[in-house]
Amino acid sequence: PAPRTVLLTGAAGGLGTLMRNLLPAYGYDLRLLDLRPIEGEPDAIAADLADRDAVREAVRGVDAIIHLAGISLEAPFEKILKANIEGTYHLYEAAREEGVGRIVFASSNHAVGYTPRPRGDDPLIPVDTPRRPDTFYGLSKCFGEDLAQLYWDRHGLETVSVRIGSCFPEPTSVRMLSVWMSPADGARLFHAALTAEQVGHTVVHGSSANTRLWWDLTSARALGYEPQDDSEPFAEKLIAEQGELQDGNEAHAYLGGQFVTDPPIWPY
Ligand code: NAI
Ligand code: 15L
Repeated sequence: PAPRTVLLTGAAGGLGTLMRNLLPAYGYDLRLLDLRPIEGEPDAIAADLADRDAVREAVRGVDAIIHLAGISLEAPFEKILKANIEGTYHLYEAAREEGVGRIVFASSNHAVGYTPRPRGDDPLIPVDTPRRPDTFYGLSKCFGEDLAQLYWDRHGLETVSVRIGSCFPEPTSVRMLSVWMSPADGARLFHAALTAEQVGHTVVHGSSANTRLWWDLTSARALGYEPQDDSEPFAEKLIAEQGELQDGNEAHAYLGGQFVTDPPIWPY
């Protein structure tokens, strides 16, 4: 049966806020968790992924989990280790112990961020492109994907790892025109990931059907995902403001964009 009760971790964050507004329309009953309290959501669970008892209690009785909680940009290794690596391990252990059948894991393009961006007639980046994390942050997403594979092979716990491009209300850079996932398409993709049958551990690219797409959406579409949006209407304005991507610019050379620069250039 399709999952109904879904734990959304990281529910106070940018993507969590978008998804907790969009996913109930698909019929989900969301249980929210974050480190931070969420305004207007008195039932949200305020817990740190470091707190194993709290995490176990939070997953008890849910049909599936959408795991967004963690550090979402580059940070010192020790912080990434605690929140993204140990935190994700605690969540998987809790899910295994409580018999939760499926997790949708927010992986990232930065797991493969050092992949050169396609130019000209280059093929789209395939979903089985070699791992090339661009940061400790990206490395933690590689860990999460491998953890998901282990828990599928060893424990039969299913995961869809979504290598999200950039999910924001609008694309804000020329690079994002290629990797943007509209919030509405994000909800479509998470819904497909929750309801597709027999996913085992599946890795998919998470973006809209952008005209300037850099990566292949085949495995995402195989889940039943049908993207409806395209960043192209934003292109003219962004290119007028920022110029086209330049050949000699390191921050324009790779899928991961500015994450490859040291230190990363914020904002992107
Ligand atoms: P965000 O930084 O806005 O939200 C992350 C949330 O996780 C925050 O509300 C934070 O309080 C919570 N959190 C952090 N550490 C925690 C812990 N130890 N225990 C409990 N909660 C904790 O990030 P955003 O943009 O909403 O991203 C959500 C997820 O999606 C992250 O895992 C991120 O890596 C991933 N992602 C997001 C992309 C995007 O375009 N927004 C692109 C690729 C991946
Ligand atoms: C990510 O993984 C980050 O969490 C998000 O904030 C954006 O930076 C996104 O990637 C991106 O590559 O644009």
